[in-house]
Amino acid sequence: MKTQSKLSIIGFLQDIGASKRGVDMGSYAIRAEKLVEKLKALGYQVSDEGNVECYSMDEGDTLESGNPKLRYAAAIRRNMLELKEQVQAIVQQDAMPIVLGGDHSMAMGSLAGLKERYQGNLGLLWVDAHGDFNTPETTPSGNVHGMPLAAITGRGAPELVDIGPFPGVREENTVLFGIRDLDPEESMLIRESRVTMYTIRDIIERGFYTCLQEALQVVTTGVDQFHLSFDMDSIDPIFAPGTGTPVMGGLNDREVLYLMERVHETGRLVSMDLVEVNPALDVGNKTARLAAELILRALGKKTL
Ligand code: 5AB
Ligand code: MN
Ligand code: MN
Ligand code: MN
Repeated sequence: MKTQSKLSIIGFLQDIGASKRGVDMGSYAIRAEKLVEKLKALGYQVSDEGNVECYSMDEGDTLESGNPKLRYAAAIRRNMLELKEQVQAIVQQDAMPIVLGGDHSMAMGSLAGLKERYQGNLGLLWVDAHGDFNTPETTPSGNVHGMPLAAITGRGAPELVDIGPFPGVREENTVLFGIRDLDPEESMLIRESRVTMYTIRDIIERGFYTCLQEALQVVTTGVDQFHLSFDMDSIDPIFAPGTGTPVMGGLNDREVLYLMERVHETGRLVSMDLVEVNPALDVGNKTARLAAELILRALGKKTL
């Protein structure tokens, strides 16, 4: 399947998965970099679908789930079902959804929305400093943005797993890339799974290029297309300071820009989340500017 000619942008204004204000404004900051105009200039038919209004931290403690190991669960679930419906409608029209976050729990809504269209035939590339593979049993924070990949692969809280059914994303075709901050039991869960993980340590020892080559192989072998879930905290805080859970020692700007160019060159990208841009923590609009450029590269922007 070739990269679609129609793109649909959605803003997802959710912060409750991170329990931290500001990330709900991420989509505004990315749009402010003229994303839509620049995507049109690449030749795409672009429709900005506006924002999915979300239950957010504005509503205060009333949304708390009462379970400190699964904060805001019911409200997050409702937000996800909204997103799922929107994504479903977009892919039914053969357009590519580009969802701007928003905290990373939104990947559950995105992937749930891809189910009917890509059932059982979808790879997943998850670029992140974190594994996002916690369950209520393993989480140190109770924050759901640390749990979406576990839920998508069928692990953890039924309230989250039920947001699916997820599109039969096979663990054999799922990659974690850029990882450098795992909780101890989360690390065990990942290693017991069939998800392929490239940590920063692997990238140093085996080389960025080799790891990326392999990662793209894994997400495209035996499936026709893949979804990209890109967390801005995969990038070193020097280049992407505007994010809520920064971790030192990350990927640099050149590496992620190149990664996105290679994602485009596969011709198999059908859907994307760009998450965890927090303008309240940003320096100028540096992180949002890089986020917009990453999206453009993933959609084929050429610089040479
Ligand atoms: B992000 C942590 N593992 O579960 C947890 O930004 C951090 O979507 C999760 O990758 C970070 O709270 C979630 C400590
Ligand atoms: Mn994440
Ligand atoms: Mn992260
Ligand atoms: Mn984060």
